[in-house]
This record gives sequence, C-alpha cells and structure tokens, in this order.
Amino acid sequence: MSKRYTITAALPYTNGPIHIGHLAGVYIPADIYARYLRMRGKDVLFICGSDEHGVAISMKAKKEGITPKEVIDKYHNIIKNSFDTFGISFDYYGRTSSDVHRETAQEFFKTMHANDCFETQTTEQLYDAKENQFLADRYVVGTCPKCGHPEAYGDQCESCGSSLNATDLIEPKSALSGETPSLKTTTHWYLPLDRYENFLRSWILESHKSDWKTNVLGQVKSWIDDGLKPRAVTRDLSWGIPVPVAGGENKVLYVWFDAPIGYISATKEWAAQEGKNWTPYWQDKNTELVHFIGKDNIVFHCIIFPSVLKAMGNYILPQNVPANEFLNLEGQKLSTSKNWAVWLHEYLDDFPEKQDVLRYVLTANAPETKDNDFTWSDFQTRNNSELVAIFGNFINRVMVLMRKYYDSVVPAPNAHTNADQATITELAAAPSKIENLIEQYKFRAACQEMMQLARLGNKYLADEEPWKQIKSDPDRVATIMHTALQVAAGLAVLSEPFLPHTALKLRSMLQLDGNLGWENVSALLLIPTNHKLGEATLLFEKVEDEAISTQMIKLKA
Ligand code: B3M
Ligand code: ZN
Repeated sequence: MSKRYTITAALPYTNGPIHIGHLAGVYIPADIYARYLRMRGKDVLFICGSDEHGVAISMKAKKEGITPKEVIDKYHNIIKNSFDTFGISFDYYGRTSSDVHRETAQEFFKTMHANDCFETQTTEQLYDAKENQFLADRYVVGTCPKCGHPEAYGDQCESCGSSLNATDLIEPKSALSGETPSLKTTTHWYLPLDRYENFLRSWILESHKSDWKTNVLGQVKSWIDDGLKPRAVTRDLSWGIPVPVAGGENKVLYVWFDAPIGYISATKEWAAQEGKNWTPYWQDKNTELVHFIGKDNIVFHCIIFPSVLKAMGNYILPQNVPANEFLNLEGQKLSTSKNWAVWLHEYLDDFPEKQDVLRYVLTANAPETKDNDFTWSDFQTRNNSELVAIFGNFINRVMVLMRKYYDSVVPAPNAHTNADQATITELAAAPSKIENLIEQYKFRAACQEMMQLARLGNKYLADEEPWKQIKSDPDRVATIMHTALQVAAGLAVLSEPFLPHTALKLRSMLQLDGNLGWENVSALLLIPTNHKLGEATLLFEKVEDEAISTQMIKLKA
C-alpha cells in the first residue's frame, strides 16, 4: 500500500491579510513539501482554509463597525486570492464558517461529550460589566504569569507560546473598555489534558524525540513538565459554533477546539468535490499527517488537538509538526495592529510576476530554528546578485549561445573532458542532496542546494568560454553546450518546489517533455540531441533602488 500524505497549513484568521511572516513561517515551507512529494509521485492532499471564529474577528468587526460575517467574507477572499496568485498549491482551501465544518465540529463535541471526555466546571470568569461581556481570549490582555510579557491574551501568550486561563493573567484589562474586569460565575466544558499526560509523553517525548524539531520538543516538554491542566473548550460568546448539547445555549466552541477540526472538514469538502473518500486521509495508518504551523500554534497542534483526536479514537496522529520560529521585519516584530508588515496582496500589486523572488528570499531567510529578519535591502541583493546574476545569467547565456550557434537545436556532444564529467557528476548527485534536506524539513538548505546547481552551470560556462572556441574548435563547443543544457534542464525540474513560476517558464523555454520528472535528473535523461529549444524569456529582472526606497517609505508611513 503506497504511503499517502495529508499536509495541513495553519488556518489563517480572517481578521486581516497574509503577511511575509505567515509565508516564511508556514505557507512556503508547506508548499515546498507538497510540491516536492507530488513530483516524487506520492498521493498528496494539501489542505488549508480560513479560520473564521474567535474573538479576534468579533473585535475587528466592532472596530470597523461591520458584522463578523462581513469581516470574514472580506478577508477570506483577500487571503484566498493572494494565496492563489502567489502559487501556494493547496488542493483545497476551505473556511470554518461552512456548514460541513459546523456539523463536523459539533459531531466531535457530541461524541466526546457522550464518551465523558469532558469535565464541566462552574467557575468565576473575568467579566466586563460595562460591556456586559465575559472576557475570554483576546477580549482580555494582561501580564503573562509565565514570562512576564505585558500583552498576553486570556487564552495564550504569543511571546512564550504558553496556553493560559484568563484568570491566570496578572493585572488583566478588558480589551473592550480598558476597565479592570470583575468576576462572574459561569459553567463551561473542559478538556482534562491531565488525563493525556502519559499518552503525550510517550507519543511525543519518546517516539518522536529524534525526528521532531528541538524547538517543538522543547516547548512541548516544558508544558508537560509544568503540569497539564483542564482547558475550557467552550466560551460565553455569540460569534462561533453553538455548543450542541443541553446547557450550551448562548455558548460557542472555543475557537482552538473547532479550528484544527477545520482540517478534517476541509478534507470532507474536498472529497465531496472530487468524488473521493475522505477517511483514508485521516484514519488510515498508511497516511503521514504533517502540520505546518508557526511556533505560537505548537501547544494547540501538539497537545490539545492530538488529545482530541486520541479521544475520538479512530484518527491518525501527526507524524511531524515542523513549526518555524518568527520572522521579523527590518529588525522589528511584525505587527498587524501597528501595520508593520509586508502584506502579500500589496506585494503582488507592487511586484507583479515576482512571486518567486519573495518565495526565494523568504526561504533563504526562513526562521527554521531561530527568529530571523527580512530587510528590503536583502530582498534586492538576493534578487540582483543571486537570481539575476547567477540563475538568470546562466540560463540566458545558454539560450543566446544555442540560438546563435545552433539555431536552438541541441548538438551532439563529442569527447567529455574532466571538467564536463565533473559537472555532470555534480548534476546527477543534486537530487538526493535536495531530497534528504526536504525530507528533514530543512528547506533553506535544500533551496541553496538547488541554487548550487545554477552556480555550477554559471561557473562551467564561464570557465569553458565556448564563445572563444566556436571558430577554433566547434566540436568542443558542441560538447560544452550539450553539457550546459543538461544542467539547465536539471534546474528546471529541481527548482519547481521552490520557484514554481520560474520552473514553468524554464520548462517552456527548453521545451521540456511534461513527463520529465525528478527521477530523470539523477538518471541524466534530460535533453536529447536534436531537440529544438523554445523562445528565450527573461527569468528575473533587476530590482532597482527606487523600488526599495518606495517600500521603505511605505513601511515607515
Ligand atoms: N488561526 C492562529 C494563527 O493564525 C490560528 C491557526 C489555526 S490552525 C487550525 O496563528
Ligand atoms: Zn508568556
């Protein structure tokens, strides 16, 4: 039975657009992984969708004087369209306001409730008497009791990632009125995470201690060691999925209980659209489930959701959760509220056709093991000195020389020199280096291995200087160009997970057979003699200084 892959990417909240931090942390790595596995002929389902509940959306609606429904419709469309244009290749992009999701999330709750997986607790919760509103999650801000971060939320501290109970906050303040909250009694259903401690310790800290990233294992270990407490999975809110059991009137499911179930409901919607069965992707042991997320989502994807799946009984658990750290912008934390961000939809307006430049720069600087920084000057340097000067220059030279000397028809090679052989050997060895790195979720290094191939081709032409030998030794030039073309074809294949738009252009320039795949590269079955190349187009263009200064002015405005 061949392996199947269910790849999920964190469902973005529809309270704002996508920015470069989301792309670097979650969506580009997930897309590289999905594209690569598809190229290896695997059965891949790449799932995402909009996360449309939660206090953040109600607050945005209140701030903009519109309804939550209007907020989610606006941002769901902006987000979905920007992902499509950018080339994030989801097989399905759903939304948690759908009926299928509401039914699925309620079915999960009812099943767990019927199996006594919850405890009910009647407690005093933070309340804003002025706004007549219980203060949960982002409705309350205070000092994190774990790390002292001054702007922790009622359910989570984004700085240390801890999941919190609102009553844990030090000096809490209502995010609605600014008042100090009072206390009011209310009843909620709690997921008793303490019951899952042994399961989590053995599943994660034992069976995955060698294949999960250390930053993820570190966070999970500290929560488990701190002692897992029951977590409320319902809220006194109006916006969300109604609690489907007696006593649940005027209460909704906690957004972090329903959102991860969104991966499953989106799979159901995809399967219905494709006429397929959804269950193998979530209930078959031959399926490898991988969650791509940012570090602030680790507790929900490694502790809470797996406990829910365990409680449901017949679901698989994630094989890996390769969470990235955070990306900063020009040395400061990305901030939606302070508009200190590079928004994807705005980037696509300002730099049309340059999707792959941003993909490349965000992969090269990905915060895979520690927070990292994006600067516009680095964006310009990487585009001009790497993509244009190496990758683009190499391909352009090949195409120009092929048209000039051979009318773009591939010549037969003659005797290979050591230099030719060394180049061909390095080309054949490239795929396995990239495979090993991608399969360890080391996308930065994998992308640099791909760029190494462009460097190899560029250097080979510069060293062999065919333009100086065309008169004196045409046989030699035929061999040089035949060899250079094999590297160019290898690049067209191996660049696809990282630079899909460029790979498509390059395939068309070389008129490569659509079936030319990953395995052809190491087998060196790439471009045959007498093959007719297509028209040359520019793969990359220089980014000028004024384009960068425009961005800096915009950012600082
Ligand atoms: N929307 C949080 C976030 O965007 C949340 C992810 C849900 S994944 C199920 O960071
Ligand atoms: Zn904290």
